[in-house]
Amino acid sequence: MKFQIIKHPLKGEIQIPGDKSISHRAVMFGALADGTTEITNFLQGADCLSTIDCFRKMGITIDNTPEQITVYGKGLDGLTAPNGELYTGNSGTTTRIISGILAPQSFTTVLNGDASIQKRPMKRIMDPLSQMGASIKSIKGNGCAPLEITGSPLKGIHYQSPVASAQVKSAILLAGLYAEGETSVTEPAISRNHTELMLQFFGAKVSSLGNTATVSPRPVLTGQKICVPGDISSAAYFIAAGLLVPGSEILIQNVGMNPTRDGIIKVAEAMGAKFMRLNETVSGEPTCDLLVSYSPLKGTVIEGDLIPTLIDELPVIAIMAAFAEGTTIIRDAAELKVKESNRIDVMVENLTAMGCDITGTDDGMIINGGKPLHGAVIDPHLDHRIAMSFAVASLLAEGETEIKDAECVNISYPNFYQDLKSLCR
Ligand code: SPQ
Repeated sequence: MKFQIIKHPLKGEIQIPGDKSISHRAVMFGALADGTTEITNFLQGADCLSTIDCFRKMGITIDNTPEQITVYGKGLDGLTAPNGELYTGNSGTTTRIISGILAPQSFTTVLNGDASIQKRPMKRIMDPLSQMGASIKSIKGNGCAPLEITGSPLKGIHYQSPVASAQVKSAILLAGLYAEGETSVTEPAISRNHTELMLQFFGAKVSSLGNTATVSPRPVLTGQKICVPGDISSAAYFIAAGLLVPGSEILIQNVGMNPTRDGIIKVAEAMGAKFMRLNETVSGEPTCDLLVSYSPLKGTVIEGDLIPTLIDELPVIAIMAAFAEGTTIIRDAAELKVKESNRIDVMVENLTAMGCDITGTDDGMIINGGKPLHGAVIDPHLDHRIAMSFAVASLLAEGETEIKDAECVNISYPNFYQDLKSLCR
């Protein structure tokens, strides 16, 4: 797909798709609940469709219409053995979280995904689940998928996680629903807490104290109505485009503003961004309509506990940094190396191709911003977030930019290019 610099502001309103993390969890928890769960504003991206497919293969009826997803839950013990392997596509969330649900079942499952999934680390869930008594092995012995999980009785543990990861935390907490005794997870910094919030909403006993989340076993989960808020990770591209393209003003409707996810807003404000939050809601998963206006940006330092709250936005934040005056330093973000691609290397490769002064480090990037960038051929390495980040960069780079495999955005935002185009008129 080819992009050209736009010489005029981005203006208008945009409705971003439902949150990916919340959409996955709504299907999973709906399947484990008694009764029907109705989900509106579900993200129809390939990753969430993989989650639906896995639960259908385990005997759960799920209706998918444009208006809503309906999950006919069968309770904690209602899943049945799939006929063949469960295929999780490109979705790390599906692969890791579902492992916690599969570990205590009364059947054996093989879990597999695409080439990217087969390279992503699974030991981080295999270790704690094994400590709980799970029988889970990497079939190739390399700590990655395909995984073979043979259901076993589990015992509750207290796990001190070496990484701040919502997928690790969620896998353990979900296994904890089936374990003997309480299960808790302490993280070095708090990762997104959608699992804790939603499990509680379905009726589980969950508590959070500091960096520790705890679940009690054998709750009765009851089907719920869930309206998924817009995904702040998808809003991020319009936040960046609105801030960077001179004269722009974009109203992004219904953005999820969970404080464990809103790091991009804090960082953008530190860089000089102007936002207005309208129609704020505060209960459960907080939301607002976000008015983004063009703002000259300056460099900043992004590190520490802030990192888990913006981890998926770092590629587009790197684009913001490339056009900001001064130096931006991103550190403590080594997790970027084990996402859909190595997001440090791939950002450095492609921003360098556009003429940016960027250096990759072991746990982040150093970006000397403010120099004009030029169009280039971008290889996102099939990573949806890299492709969308460079679509934003292409609005400001001089000359033509071509993004290879541009359709990889279907993972989390199938209408991304149409939505971007609708603001460029
Ligand atoms: O599902 P996947 O592929 O891991 O998706 C990504 C993304 O960019 O969309 C990461 F590559 O988001 C993760 C996120 O980085 C989604 C997620 C979740 O829903 O629990 C948690 C984060 O990952 P982690 O490893 O920090 O738990």
